[in-house]
Amino acid sequence: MKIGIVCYPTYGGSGVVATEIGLGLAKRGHEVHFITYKRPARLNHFNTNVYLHEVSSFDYPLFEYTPYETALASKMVDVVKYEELDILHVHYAIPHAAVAYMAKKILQTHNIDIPIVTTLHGTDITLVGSNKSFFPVAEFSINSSDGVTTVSNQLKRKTESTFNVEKDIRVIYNFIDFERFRKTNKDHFKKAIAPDGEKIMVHVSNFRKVKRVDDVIRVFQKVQAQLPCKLMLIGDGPEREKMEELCRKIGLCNEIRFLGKQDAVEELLAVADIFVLPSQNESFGLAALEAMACEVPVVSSNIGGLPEVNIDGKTGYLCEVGDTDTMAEKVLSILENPETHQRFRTAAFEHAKTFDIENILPVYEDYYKEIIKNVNGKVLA
Ligand code: GMT
Repeated sequence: MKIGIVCYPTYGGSGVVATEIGLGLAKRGHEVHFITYKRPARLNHFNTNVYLHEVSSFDYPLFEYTPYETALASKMVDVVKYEELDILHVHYAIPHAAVAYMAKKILQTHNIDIPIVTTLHGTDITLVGSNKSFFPVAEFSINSSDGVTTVSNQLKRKTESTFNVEKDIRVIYNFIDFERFRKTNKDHFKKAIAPDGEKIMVHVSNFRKVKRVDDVIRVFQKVQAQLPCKLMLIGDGPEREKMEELCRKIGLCNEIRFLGKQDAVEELLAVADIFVLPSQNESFGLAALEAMACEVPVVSSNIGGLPEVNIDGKTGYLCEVGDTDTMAEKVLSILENPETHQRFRTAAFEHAKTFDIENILPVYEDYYKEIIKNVNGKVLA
């Protein structure tokens, strides 16, 4: 199959999922064309089946805002037409699904009917799509896609209750590439972070408000008052400065390490003892799943799709949003007893294995074939 993938090239979330789907499908022999405004972070090796088409920006004195959507639509038209793509898979509804609709309409004037699959990731529905400024376009573009998937059952329900959805939404979970997430033992990292054998708490996110990183720090403050512990904060974003200030205010700068954006997050997760994800909203929680794949139990909020990933009392614990007392209690209950810790570690890993990319990619392949057949009658082997 010749597949076009449109995504945000940024760290975390939808961009990572989109890149890994593309790379996985390329490994399985498909020709994959990424269309983005920058090289996606995880597209860092040459691969014979992978092509990258960057959307060029064009400055003109008249533009206060560069019309990126127009440039993206033109690029989609070009790539579909000249690379003879079978399908376009767009990640994140705003603006990708809307732009795909425009590209599809233009391509129809060239007698090409390109099937469009849209994957909804979470904030494109909960924060952005449901906002008044985007609502009508989000609803229209979901309904105009030929196929729509969500990354959890909860996000499917949320989409259906937010919009007037005329499509049958398919749930296809996010996944783990175990080739990458094979547990690596980086003892020198452990020594650098926790020189006296302290426990290591970790959090990975894009430091947006929705992630409640301040709650991570509050949980850590309570835990480290009882147990020698260090905190690794991985990622970067709008809340980072405020978080640094908070660490200074509570006098824990020496115990908390801000590591910024990291490519090989699995090497850091491998030395961690517990992952904390207290988000206000989380349609899936890929960061939690990645931790679990490294045998790290998760204490998270009980919001959105998190209960589909983190099994309460087994792979970690689910707590009410903002309840940092209970989160700290749960962290301590896991870390204070080595046998309990090992039981949670094993269960986290076992549950993560049910999200193996090797099981998910064939689901996408079958879904693409179904949508292609519905749209233009082509039957692909
Ligand atoms: O919030 C983020 O981390 C980024 C965001 C995105 O779309 O890039 O993540 C969403 O998609 C991820 C991949 O499907 C999910 O694992 C996250 O749960 C989801 N974030 C939210 O719903 C807040």
